[in-house]
Amino acid sequence: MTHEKSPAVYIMANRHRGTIYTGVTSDLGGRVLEHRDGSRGGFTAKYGLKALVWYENHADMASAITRETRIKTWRRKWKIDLIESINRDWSDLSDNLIHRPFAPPSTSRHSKRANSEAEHAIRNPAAGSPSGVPNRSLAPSLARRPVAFGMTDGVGVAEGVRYFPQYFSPEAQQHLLTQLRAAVAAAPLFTPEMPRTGKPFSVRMTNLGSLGWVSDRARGYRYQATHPVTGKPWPAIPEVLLSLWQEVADYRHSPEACLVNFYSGTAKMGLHQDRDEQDFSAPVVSVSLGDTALFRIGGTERGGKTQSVKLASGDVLSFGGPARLAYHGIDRLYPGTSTLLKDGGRINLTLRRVTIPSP
Ligand code: MD3
Ligand code: FE
Repeated sequence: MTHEKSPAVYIMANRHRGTIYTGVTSDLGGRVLEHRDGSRGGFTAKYGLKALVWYENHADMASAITRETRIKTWRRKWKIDLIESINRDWSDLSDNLIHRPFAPPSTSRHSKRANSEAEHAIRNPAAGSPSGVPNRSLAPSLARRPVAFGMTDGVGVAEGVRYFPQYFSPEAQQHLLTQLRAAVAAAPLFTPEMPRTGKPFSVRMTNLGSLGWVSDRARGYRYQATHPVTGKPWPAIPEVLLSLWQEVADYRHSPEACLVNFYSGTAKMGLHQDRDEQDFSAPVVSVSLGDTALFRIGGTERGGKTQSVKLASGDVLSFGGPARLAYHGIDRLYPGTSTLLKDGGRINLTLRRVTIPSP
């Protein structure tokens, strides 16, 4: 069992949706072995909780204990949601203790999959072209005309949406993923919580840029310059994403934040507006990677009509003008629709301007 010795919060279980126990340790590998052989005694030995079903590494013991204490106050349903956000079938994660939500660097087996991917693997209905779109580079030109949707007045979906199906080639997606892996190693995924209730999001996330979006029970939604667990500044936004912004955003200042959302097979995001930024005159630019998702967008009022669009790996959308404040969310994933991420799931990136630029 390989792992770094860092403080960790963890959950043990006896079976799928069975009895669970939340604990904290400075040596997860050692601790799990004690639970497995029963030598630690107590609750986990009594009820045979031998499977490590969820864990999270922390920069220091104080933050791990804070997190453990908070999780222990949660109702069981929220804990189940937390576990299933990364481990839908409650498998034992202890043989895989370096927690890599993203695919690891290619082994020969994986690179074989990655190579065949260009031919057939990203099963993207929007891509359409069986021969593949020729010669899309890492910095693709916008020769392809954006396909706008929701422009009809009758549908009542906000104007200002520009859709660029397959903006990123499979090679460019792989390149982006490599950069994201490095960023996530420096700024690990965390689980945001709803303000006031503390209910965990099913999506886990991190950020890139000078500002990152975070949320917890005590302080609610906000942007801040540092990671909530490590306390370090967020990694820089990769060049390829800054170029994307320049090409599609139609806005002369740089983005300040890139939210990185990670969806497991069961994760979703309810309909919401994004209003935590000060500057709504800048668009939000989004990139989808991995499994196809069902995205829903409505108007600027809750309860209005909505329109659904499947977003596949490599798709880009820009939301400006009235669409900037449209309600939107992710209803579901279609597992197995992309081979980009070894264990499936989806990553969504959103580039945003947060503060109002000084002219
Ligand atoms: C329309 N993310 O991070 S991306 C979010 O797929 C978020 O992870 C979804 O909603 C995801 O807040 C949807 C598309 C998107 C993102 C932000 C928007 C559409 C938007 C902001 C305003 C309007
Ligand atoms: Fe959003």
